[in-house]
Amino acid sequence: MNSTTIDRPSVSRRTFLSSTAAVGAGLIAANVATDASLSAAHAEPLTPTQLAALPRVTQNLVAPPFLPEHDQTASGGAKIVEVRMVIEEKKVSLDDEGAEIWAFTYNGSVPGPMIVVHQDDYIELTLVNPETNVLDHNIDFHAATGALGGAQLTLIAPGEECVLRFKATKSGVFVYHCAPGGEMIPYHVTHGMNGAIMVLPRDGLKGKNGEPIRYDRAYYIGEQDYYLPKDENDEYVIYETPGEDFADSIDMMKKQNPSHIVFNGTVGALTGENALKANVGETVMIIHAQANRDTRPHLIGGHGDHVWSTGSFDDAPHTDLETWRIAGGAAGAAIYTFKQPGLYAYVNHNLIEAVLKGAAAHFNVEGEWNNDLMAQIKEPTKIA
Ligand SMILES: [Cu+2]
Repeated sequence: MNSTTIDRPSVSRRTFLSSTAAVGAGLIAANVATDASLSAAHAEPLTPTQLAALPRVTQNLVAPPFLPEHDQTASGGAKIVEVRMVIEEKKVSLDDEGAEIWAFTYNGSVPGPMIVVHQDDYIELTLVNPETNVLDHNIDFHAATGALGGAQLTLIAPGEECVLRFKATKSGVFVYHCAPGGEMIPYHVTHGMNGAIMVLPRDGLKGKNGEPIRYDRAYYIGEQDYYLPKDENDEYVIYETPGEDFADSIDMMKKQNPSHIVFNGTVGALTGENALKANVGETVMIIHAQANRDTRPHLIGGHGDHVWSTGSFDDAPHTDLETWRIAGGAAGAAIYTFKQPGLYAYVNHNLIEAVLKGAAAHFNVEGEWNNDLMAQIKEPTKIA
């Protein structure tokens, strides 16, 4: 490994916790009034008795790029969907050039696991911060209403757990992320602590003319920007414990120049051997989340047949796109039916970010070549 360890002033856990609590409380106080004033606009809430009578299901979360088992259309009425996330602070190697980070993760992956429900379902999350962790964490669901997306009600120290229930009132794909207050917010988000939830319309996805859309496969890509400090020899600094890079990372983040922009946690997580798979004729949904920074997905050699670029399934999808935009702090979804076999690169089409910083995935597609769509009329040969 070509990296070095250098001495850094350590930031004690006590400093972390006290700054977090103070800034978090300030943020929260400013927002409570706004949330309360909006609540009257919503539909009649269920009574505690009605809520207690709702059917409960447990959703077993899986690591990206996969989605948990789910139905594309809802059967029956609203449910309470129970999910569990254990926060794991873990060292992750980002590339083969010695870059590593103490990542903050939900269930051990960057991005955190995808949750899938239907509109009007309730998500009941048990969030666990094991004693072995160093930092306080919480969760802000962009799909939720009130209390800073739940962040206000879920801030837990190592050794604590909590349970949050929220109603999925809006259909679409949405980011969730850790938001423990102040500088801790971008620090945790840029250390991998973000993920996405998909809230499907109860009667399933629809095209711009109202036609039903179904997918044969779905993949979930979380784009992650990292800001790794380097030492005076231009080598990545190695830290011994989670949180030790706090001050250096804040300095790096202020420069707005990510050291890495990757899909699913590390350079190469979805390329080569790890390529995503599909067959010709299959309709594939690609969900793309970016909790911090604008991005612009593009499928090289394919298209976005239907694209919910803003993430809202309430809006009709755009059709037949080459490249689409996903705002930082949002997720988007695209549907494509593969028509040719072979290798496709799915990239952030700022190609500097794709090629030099890591924001690229591969699809390996099997099936019959369609000569009508494309043919090589003459192989590369010397000019006659
Ligand atoms: Cu966190």
